[in-house]
Amino acid sequence: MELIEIDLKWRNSKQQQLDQIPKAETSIRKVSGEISYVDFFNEFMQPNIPCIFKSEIVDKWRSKTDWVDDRGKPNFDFLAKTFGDSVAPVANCSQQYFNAQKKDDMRVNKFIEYWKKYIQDGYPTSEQCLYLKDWHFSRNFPEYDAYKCPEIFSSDWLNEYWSAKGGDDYKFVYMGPKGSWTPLHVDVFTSFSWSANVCGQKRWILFPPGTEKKLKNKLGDLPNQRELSDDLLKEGIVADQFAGETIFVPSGWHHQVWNVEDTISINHNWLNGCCVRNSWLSLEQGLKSVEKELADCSDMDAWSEQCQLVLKAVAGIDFKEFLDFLLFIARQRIICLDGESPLSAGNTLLGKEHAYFDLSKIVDVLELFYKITPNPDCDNGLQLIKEVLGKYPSS
Ligand SMILES: O=C(O)CCC(=O)C(=O)O
Repeated sequence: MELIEIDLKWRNSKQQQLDQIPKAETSIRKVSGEISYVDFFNEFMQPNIPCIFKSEIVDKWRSKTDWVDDRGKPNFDFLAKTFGDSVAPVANCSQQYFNAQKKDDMRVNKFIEYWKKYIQDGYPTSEQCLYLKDWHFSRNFPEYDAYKCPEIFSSDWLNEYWSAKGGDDYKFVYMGPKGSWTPLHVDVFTSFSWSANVCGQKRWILFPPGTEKKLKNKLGDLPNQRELSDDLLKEGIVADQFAGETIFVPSGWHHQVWNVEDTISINHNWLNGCCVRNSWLSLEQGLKSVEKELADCSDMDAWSEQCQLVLKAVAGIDFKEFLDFLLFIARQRIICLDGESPLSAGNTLLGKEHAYFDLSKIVDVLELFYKITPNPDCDNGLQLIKEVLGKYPSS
């Protein structure tokens, strides 16, 4: 396994926060050829800037060989034969459900049948357009080695924590006909995402943090329609992503996505020291919104606990679990810094400077956490991490 290290630039770099609008980017940067972990870290991940990697990361993947035919189209026979019995979530792009699309479970072979017919019929706009999405492929087919998470995305606290806990993962396959689309949203936990086109083409519109205020209506809802008005479009960056290309979607950037061709993509949501502060600030904001909604019954018993329950239902995590998550990630870094073992991250190992960086970002967030929720676990964690960091001032 390769050992990856970051350089010391991060110690002086200014981090983009959700509460600061980044300097205007007018078009997405496209990166040709290989990019090192350090360059990706310094140029994109830490400053929270989107980009598309043109290098053929996907070319070596088994999914590319097996799932795509000689014409670059989805290999329906293979997909149906190999994964047909599995059940996946399928969205109806023509049917709104709150601020998303109506989703139902469907057998993969049924979806493939639908897709073939939809193509034969010439992609009729009068018919419902279905989109198989958020399919936990790796969890369903652990033995089938469909892809390798690119090294540049390997510092992934989300999947590190949940795979150790034996719970969910944030690794998905998307498959949809030309015309299918995903409405405007920001990613779960204000995480990063990467998405690679195994075949097909997507058009993305990405809105820098802060601009979403201009996108929402008076009720605070985001638009939920396929076409966005010119006024909205001019606030964002439009990016075309072709077959084999991989997009990096930064934290807190709202985005809408259209499949311009029949497309299969693989994506992960992930977060790490570069965006964990954003995740915390959003969760804190989420709690404030819940408290506002439940303000009428604030004199009931255990009101705070009720608010945390609702927060968990809306945001996918509550404060207690978020603290557990941070302390778990911190423990792994402390073990690394104490020299017992390098930090294992997917197919790679992360070096000590990385562990130091991670811990210092966890300290920042724990301090914010402690200010609004003082508790002994948080305090003990903070003291321990500070002690460890004190031992390695310039490792
Ligand atoms: O590909 C899509 O339709 C949506 C993917 C997405 O929103 C993401 O990767 O963050």
